[in-house]
Amino acid sequence: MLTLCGFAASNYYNKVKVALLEKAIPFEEKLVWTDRSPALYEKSPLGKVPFFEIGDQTLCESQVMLDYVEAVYPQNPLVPADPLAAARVRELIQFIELHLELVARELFSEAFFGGKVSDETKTRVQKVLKRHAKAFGRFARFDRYIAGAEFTMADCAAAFHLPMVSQATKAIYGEDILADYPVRDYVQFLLERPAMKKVNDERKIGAVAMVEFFSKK
Ligand SMILES: N[C@@H](CCC(=O)N[C@@H](CS)C(=O)NCC(=O)O)C(=O)O
Repeated sequence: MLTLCGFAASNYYNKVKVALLEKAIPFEEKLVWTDRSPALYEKSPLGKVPFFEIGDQTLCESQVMLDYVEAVYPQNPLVPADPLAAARVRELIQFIELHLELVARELFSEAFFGGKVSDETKTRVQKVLKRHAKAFGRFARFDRYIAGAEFTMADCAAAFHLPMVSQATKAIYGEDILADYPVRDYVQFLLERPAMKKVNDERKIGAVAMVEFFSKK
């Protein structure tokens, strides 16, 4: 049995959780906060979530986790059978995570958690995000699903990452860096799927729990 560790407000956690639900794979959830405890670093060397517990082993990095799941449980595939089409799906995920989410993440402390980001960081991040948002159009299809006509693991990632990028840039710059893309309609469309709806509903509850947990720290 797979145990998915992390918390429900995390976009990376939700990427993996929705993939497991879409594939109809049995799994357990274990609440793990990014509390910088020795116990956490023991299981996740950078103190990040999500990670899997698989017997007495752990596995980190959401994309590695999804690829492991895909290899072990081929049912309800989340990548096309054609290797190049499958690589395109992973290319899109990597673009979103490395070149949009990870860049925008520098804004999250002020956008979502009451922190402060320096003006220098804001200017640098905005410049990079503008360039990357333009390039995103070369990868994203939004042809019903983000990688084309079929639901894939790219939707599991995009559904939870893109709104964070939009909301963070709106909060910091007063404009959504992804405004040229139909992110809102796309996410609404995805939320018609029971697995997406469940994860998103639990995300909202998880966001309240996260604020409570970290406000006590
Ligand atoms: N590349 C990692 C990113 C995971 C990540 O950044 N998770 C956040 C929560 S959404 C985290 O653990 N942050 C705590 C920290 O960086 O200390 C993955 O794909 O799993």
